[in-house]
Amino acid sequence: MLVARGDSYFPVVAAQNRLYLNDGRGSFKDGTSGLPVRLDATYAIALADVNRDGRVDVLFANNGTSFLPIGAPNVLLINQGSGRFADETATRLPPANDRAIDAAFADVDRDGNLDIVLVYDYLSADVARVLAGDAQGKFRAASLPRFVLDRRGFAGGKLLVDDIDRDGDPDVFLGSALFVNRHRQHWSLSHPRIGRPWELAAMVEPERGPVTRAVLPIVGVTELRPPLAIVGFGFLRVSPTALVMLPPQIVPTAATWQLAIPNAPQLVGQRVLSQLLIVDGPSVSTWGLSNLVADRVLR
Ligand SMILES: [Ca+2]
Ligand SMILES: [Ca+2]
Ligand SMILES: [Ca+2]
Repeated sequence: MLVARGDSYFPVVAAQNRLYLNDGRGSFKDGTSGLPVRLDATYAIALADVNRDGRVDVLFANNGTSFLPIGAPNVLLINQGSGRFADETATRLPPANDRAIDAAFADVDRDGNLDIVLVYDYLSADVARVLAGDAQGKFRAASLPRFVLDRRGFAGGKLLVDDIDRDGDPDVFLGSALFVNRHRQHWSLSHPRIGRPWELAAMVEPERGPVTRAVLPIVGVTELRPPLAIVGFGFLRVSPTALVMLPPQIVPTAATWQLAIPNAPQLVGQRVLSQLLIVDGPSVSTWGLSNLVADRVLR
């Protein structure tokens, strides 16, 4: 059991985080001597085996103290076994003074390596940031994948990383704001209107190395509730009855295309749905179904 002791109230102070080791009978003994001696204003702790040696490693998401208003480095501790941890921040994390308030490990760009999602306080320029991990468990500042705010809300507070729109990539839920991961994403650029083209878009980033990618748009009018789980592909959410497959779109990274909406007044108010089958290279293992785009036809 790890206890972060950074105080979140003014004045924020740094302290030695504590480690308690379970003796297997439900009692804990103080194992803090297994941690590096350091004073941190740690707001959150994230756990993952970043160097893949079978032992859980530790990230301290640190904020500045009242005496260090510029922030402080986050800390990555590698588990040496027997309750001992080595501070490998200098070789594994990019140098930064952060004002982190929460952190999570997730493979946000789906390259098979764990990444770090950091969330910052209101004094920071960024709401959240991603550090991309490599196979050795070293992390670099990354602009990819692109997270976009899907709807307005208070961004801040507790972090939840999960595939909320069910397109196979982890999204970030922060306070009451949802940031969708555009690693694989489908969205619309306009509302559907009778007699006009409906502009649709996709972004697909390479899963494992550069390959030719295509998306096959699936358009329909009836949503499958609950969605149909297709093993290895995700969730089909457009009903196969009255389903239209459009020609594939080649997606270097992002693509836009148009769907003609007939000039038929009886379509006004009709719900239209679009989903994509993402064909990411020759291996079926990296194919998948996108999130759902749903809207109602306007005049
Ligand atoms: Ca480890
Ligand atoms: Ca990754
Ligand atoms: Ca997602």
